[in-house]
Amino acid sequence: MEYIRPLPLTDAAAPADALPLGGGWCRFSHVELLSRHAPPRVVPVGQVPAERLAPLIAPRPAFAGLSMDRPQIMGILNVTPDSFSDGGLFLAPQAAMMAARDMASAADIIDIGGESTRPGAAEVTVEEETARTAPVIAALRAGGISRPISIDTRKSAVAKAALAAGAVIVNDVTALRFDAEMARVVAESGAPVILMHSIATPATMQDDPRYDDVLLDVYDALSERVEAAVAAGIPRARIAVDPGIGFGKTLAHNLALLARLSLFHGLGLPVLLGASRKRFIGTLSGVEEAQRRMPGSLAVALAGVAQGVQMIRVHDVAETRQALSLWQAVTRGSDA
Ligand code: HH2
Repeated sequence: MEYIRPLPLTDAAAPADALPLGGGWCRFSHVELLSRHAPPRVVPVGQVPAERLAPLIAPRPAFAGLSMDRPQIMGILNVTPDSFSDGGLFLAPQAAMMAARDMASAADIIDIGGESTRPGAAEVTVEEETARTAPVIAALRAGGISRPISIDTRKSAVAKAALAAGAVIVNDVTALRFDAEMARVVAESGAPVILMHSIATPATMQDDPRYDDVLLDVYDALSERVEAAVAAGIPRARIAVDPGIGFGKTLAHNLALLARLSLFHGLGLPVLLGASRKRFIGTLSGVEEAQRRMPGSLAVALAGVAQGVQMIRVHDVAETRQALSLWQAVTRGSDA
């Protein structure tokens, strides 16, 4: 089987035969044909059958009411004692409230998590995770914050309580694999879902992860999870995918995925990228402290946007908003 990766163009000008990528801000006039058995080949779009181009071109429907024809920023709010970069900061409801208020002015989505999934993290009980997240979501809603809120959890009971408290998106780093009830809860709730690729559990995921071809393996795994979600009754229009940077991936794996992110548009769904402050940024920049990895995180987020990624999940929301606004203005050549 040949995989088709559009080569995204973001220049103000493009060749006459260039096609829109997912109805968004990138265009493409060439694709890279990838296979497990042959070297990659770049060919013009004219040489690709129309039915294989269709999922790449089709405009994406709005996700949780957010237009997918421009990049959307998801701000991270971890109400945990041990998240790798903001653990302990927002555990008190008052602190979470203040951070969310700040975030709501620049973020398009607020992602709330009550269990760290950093490499080596231990599992939290459903009761504890629910007690950390649902009251904060309810307080944000009561406090007038109307942005879409996503619940970052792999557990159906936590998701259910969060949705009842006012969350509208489920963000599952195991793509509905961890909890057998999760697919049903999401399907019945009508909430959109983010299916992220990961292998094993946070406790063991960095123990020598291996792939035949990381890019194609992650693509196939996500494709399989999308079909499982659809079979469970979740409409395609409510699904987004995420390659899961740092989840069961080495530095080389992360870089192979990031360099060819546009492959994932072939799934015909919005793509989310979460690379903010992750370890590989520290490794490549020589910055040990996660909170000092913002500049590298901005570079990776913008590289994702240049590959047409519709949502970026970040800790430094205001800084990312500024970087994105400037990137958009200078690539368009106008401030419209
Ligand atoms: N990364 C983390 C958690 N949830 N969800 C999606 N969709 N994509 C990601 O890349 C992703 C995610 C890990 O980062 P963080 O929440 O900052 O840390 P921790 O898991 O330690 O709370």
